[in-house]
Amino acid sequence: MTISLFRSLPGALAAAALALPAAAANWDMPTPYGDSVFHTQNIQQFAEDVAAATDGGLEITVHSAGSLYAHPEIKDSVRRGLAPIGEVLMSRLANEDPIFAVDSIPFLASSYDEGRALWEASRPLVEEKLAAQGLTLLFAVPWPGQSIYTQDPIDSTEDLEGASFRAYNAATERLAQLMGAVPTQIETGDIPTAFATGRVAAMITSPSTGVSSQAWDFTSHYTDTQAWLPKNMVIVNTGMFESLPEAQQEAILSAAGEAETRGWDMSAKETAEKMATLEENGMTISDPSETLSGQLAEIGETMTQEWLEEAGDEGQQVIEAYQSSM
Ligand code: PCA
Repeated sequence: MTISLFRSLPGALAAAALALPAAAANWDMPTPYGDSVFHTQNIQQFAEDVAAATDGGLEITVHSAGSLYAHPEIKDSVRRGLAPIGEVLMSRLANEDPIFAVDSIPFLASSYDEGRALWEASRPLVEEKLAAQGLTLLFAVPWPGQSIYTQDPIDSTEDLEGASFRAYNAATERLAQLMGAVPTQIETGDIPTAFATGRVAAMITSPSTGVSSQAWDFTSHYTDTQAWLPKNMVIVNTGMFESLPEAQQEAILSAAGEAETRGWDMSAKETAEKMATLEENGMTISDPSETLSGQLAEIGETMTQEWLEEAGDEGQQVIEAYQSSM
């Protein structure tokens, strides 16, 4: 009697353990941008959706504004599994492979329709390059169009000659050089100080970043070039993703699909809304002059050629797929 009870005990314990819910996992998620930025808000919603779909089995804690890892460290922290999941500006990985910078070439794809078509044409290759590093792409969302912020009105690139120009990736550095300006890499959180201390005098970024950095405090002119739509992407460590129960993996993929659709909609809506905020705060909004438009179009051509040279056959195929889809 006693013996048989003992014998069945391990089995009974195992059965009890199976009946208990699995211990909840908590994933830290480093992101580069602040809480007021729509990308961060979209990711918060994504995290809430994952928590809801897994009944709290997988909690994702978003660490915004580079508070867990600074922007330049986020990708490697996810690759090494220090953080299971994170967000980065895709074009910040241009030094690893030119495909990551395809969305930062002026006027190659500057509307949301073009941006979407370019993303469809380039996504398989982006996924493949990430997969080779043990990373899985979950979703990508564009910033609104990139426009120029200056203290004085600008009529041509000559007005920017010699100016210290804030850059956020290799493409904005190259653009600055081609305009005759002098690029300096600055994270979004440091923009106000960089202008206040005279480290930079001009920048090109979205109305969203213009508003989140309160550009009216240090510039007065917004020239509406909307030259390209650079994307943020959310990546996950593939090994850590695959170690999750199947149902949680599915919850993540489904929430990611929704986050991508929602994010693109939020981005498109932001453009006019945030331009209005810039104006309400006293900034002068104007269209680029014909001279400036022509000069920037030419720079766009140059940068497309340079990109194609660097990206070779793969790049050629992406551009052809993109152009034939338009
Ligand atoms: N904001 C980010 C990237 C592009 C954008 O619109 C920045 O300025 O760094």
